[in-house]
Amino acid sequence: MVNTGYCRNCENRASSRPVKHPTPLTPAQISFFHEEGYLIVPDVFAPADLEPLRQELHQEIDRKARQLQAEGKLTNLHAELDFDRRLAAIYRDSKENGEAIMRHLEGLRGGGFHAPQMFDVIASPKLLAKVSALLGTEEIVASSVYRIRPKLPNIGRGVVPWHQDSGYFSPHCDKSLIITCWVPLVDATVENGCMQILPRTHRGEVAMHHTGGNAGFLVIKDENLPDDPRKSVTASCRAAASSS
Ligand SMILES: O=C(O)CCC(=O)C(=O)O
Repeated sequence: MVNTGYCRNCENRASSRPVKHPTPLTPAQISFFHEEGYLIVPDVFAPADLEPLRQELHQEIDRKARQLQAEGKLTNLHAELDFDRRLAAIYRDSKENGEAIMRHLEGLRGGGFHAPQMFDVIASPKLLAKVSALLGTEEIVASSVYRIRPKLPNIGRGVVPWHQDSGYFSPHCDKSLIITCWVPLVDATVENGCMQILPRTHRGEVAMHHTGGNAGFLVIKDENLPDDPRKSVTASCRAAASSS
């Protein structure tokens, strides 16, 4: 999963470059985004575009699994399985090993896995062209921040509580249009953990966020949610789609 942000005043901006590869969204998609606060775009990437990143992540899973095996903690590498299934199978055998691999990929603050293949997805002209269409400008300030969110059943970090990304940003960013992109590397379904979105909540103030969410996440308490969570949209999407 990949985040790219736009914030005129953000301290951690990494690069600014004109996007000269427009694959515009339709006017209907652009107005949907501004009205609803999100947009699911099914055709941002071709499957082949994401394959290098999937393969590199798979190799990292393999490296960590072999290390655990050498330490005598893991017996079955499940090397016959592909990227979509391998981590889940290792986790099914042993929660500890699954968590160890997940923590290895995520790193302490989300930057555990870093590879050129990740940068290629974050900085993909196809993705940036869509973001550019939403921002209405060809000049994008792109943050280097990304998060990998493997979803394993009943594992703390896989369940991200209600939050707005702005809850993590400095207040001086609140009035800037900041776009986060969520890119599924496998089909994301209700069963395996897709996003839930509360539409139109971008129109109000940033909600009160508290520390103490599971796995160290910030959380909006039920009483501070800007709308009834039963109105949330379940954003299941195929691999290679992107929701912003
Ligand atoms: O993938 C998820 O569960 C949540 C992603 C997200 O909202 C985030 O990383 O800020």
